[in-house]
Amino acid sequence: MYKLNKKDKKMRNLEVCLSPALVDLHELEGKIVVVIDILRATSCITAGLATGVEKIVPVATIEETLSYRQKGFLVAGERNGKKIEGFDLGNSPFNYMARECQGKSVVITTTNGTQAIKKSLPAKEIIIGSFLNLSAIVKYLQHKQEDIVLFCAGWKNRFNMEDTLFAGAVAEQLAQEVEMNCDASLAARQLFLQAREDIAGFLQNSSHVKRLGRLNGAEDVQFCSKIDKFDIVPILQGNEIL
Ligand code: 3SL
Repeated sequence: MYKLNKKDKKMRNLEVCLSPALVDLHELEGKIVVVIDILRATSCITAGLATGVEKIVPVATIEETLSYRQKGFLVAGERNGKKIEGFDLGNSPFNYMARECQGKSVVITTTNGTQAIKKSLPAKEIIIGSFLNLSAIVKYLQHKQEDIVLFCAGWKNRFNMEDTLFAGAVAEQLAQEVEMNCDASLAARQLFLQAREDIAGFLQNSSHVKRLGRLNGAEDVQFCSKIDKFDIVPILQGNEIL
């Protein structure tokens, strides 16, 4: 006789992709991918949709972004942290929460975040994660059956601290329910455990926080470090995030 015990239950796998440069090493097909760009693309998308933006279309290039203007979209985005000349919005979450965005469709291109979304397209499902909606993301993943890839957008293919911390926060909350066979998820989790009491403080010396500091983005950093401000899970459906 064989008695099935709890440990025999096949657990889902959770992996962390620490940079877009590594994404080809991860199998995305059939999996749920959480795209993470804490500073600031995925925080902006979450804040915008939670406060009244109707939909957000992520695109890779400035030219494609501009082509949406004639369809009545607000045109948003940045390169190297700076608002693109002639665009309606930059890449501060406060831009997306402004009254002018209520009920509007927004098209967005960013240096890393929207590129990571595009690289995630082979996945079964793509959702948008940030500290602002951490618990909503965790709850959503708990109700799914698929393996999970937490995809850190990083900065120009380099590792970054803030996206890794968020991946670690999700890994920590799902630790009892998933297998973590990749060392990146173990490392991210350990990093988050060190940072959890003061996320913004922990990020103080990180490269993008310094970069944003030079671009008057300190308030954005504080805001994007807030946990569970919103209770939504933005999901890519076709080419729209809703
Ligand atoms: O690269 C991105 O997607 C942006 O979020 C970077 S920035 O914070 O707007 O500079």
